[in-house]
Amino acid sequence: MKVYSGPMSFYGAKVLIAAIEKGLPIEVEFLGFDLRSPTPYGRHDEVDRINPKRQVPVLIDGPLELFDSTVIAEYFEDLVPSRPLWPATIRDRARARLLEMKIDEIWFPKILRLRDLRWTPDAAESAECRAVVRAFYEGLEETLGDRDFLVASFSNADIAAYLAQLFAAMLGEPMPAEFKALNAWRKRIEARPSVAKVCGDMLDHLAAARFPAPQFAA
Ligand SMILES: N[C@@H](CCC(=O)N[C@@H](CS)C(=O)NCC(=O)O)C(=O)O
Repeated sequence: MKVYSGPMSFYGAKVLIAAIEKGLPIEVEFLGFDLRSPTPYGRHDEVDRINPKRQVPVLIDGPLELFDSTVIAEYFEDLVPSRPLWPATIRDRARARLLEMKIDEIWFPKILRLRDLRWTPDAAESAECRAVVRAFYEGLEETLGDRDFLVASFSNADIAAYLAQLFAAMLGEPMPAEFKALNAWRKRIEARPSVAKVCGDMLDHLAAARFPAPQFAA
């Protein structure tokens, strides 16, 4: 099984963490990536052939070719149901899927926008983005309540949320200390070998590119 990703790809990292959690051996090929470019990803013929959106991650498993992190994660779930990455009950599974979709499609794009706005921190859109990131943290703290994980058991929603907050921290908006339950959750998630490995590799890439690591992950 082969995955095309990027060394700093949020969506690719979701897939790499899920593969390790599932015990699935995968070969990873990273596309060229220039952190300082507004269009950081280099082109790759296989990615462009398989994904009309020309985005990573892309997965090849023999004759099966997939794209989109969530579609790939669902394939992993069917391949290895004995190590579930969705909660047990139908309603909790629906809740976790909705939360993961919200992180992927609503929260993370706003967080990533901070990358483009970092040269204009005083612009109205920068303030709006920072307010959205704060609302993201507040929403997660409320969702978490007094549980160990965002929905019932460790799931793809925790993976997506962990990565989103890591990117927010990298882009200057780390999780505020006042969110006690959420900070404890963050430590719980980053202690998982899958998360430590994939995020450690990302932070190594940042260091090699001489980008400062987020304070809590230094
Ligand atoms: N919904 C897609 C989003 C994929 C995506 O946005 N990938 C980014 C990397 S994190 C990408 O390839 N960007 C390059 C581009 O859009 O040209 C998924 O979940 O896989």
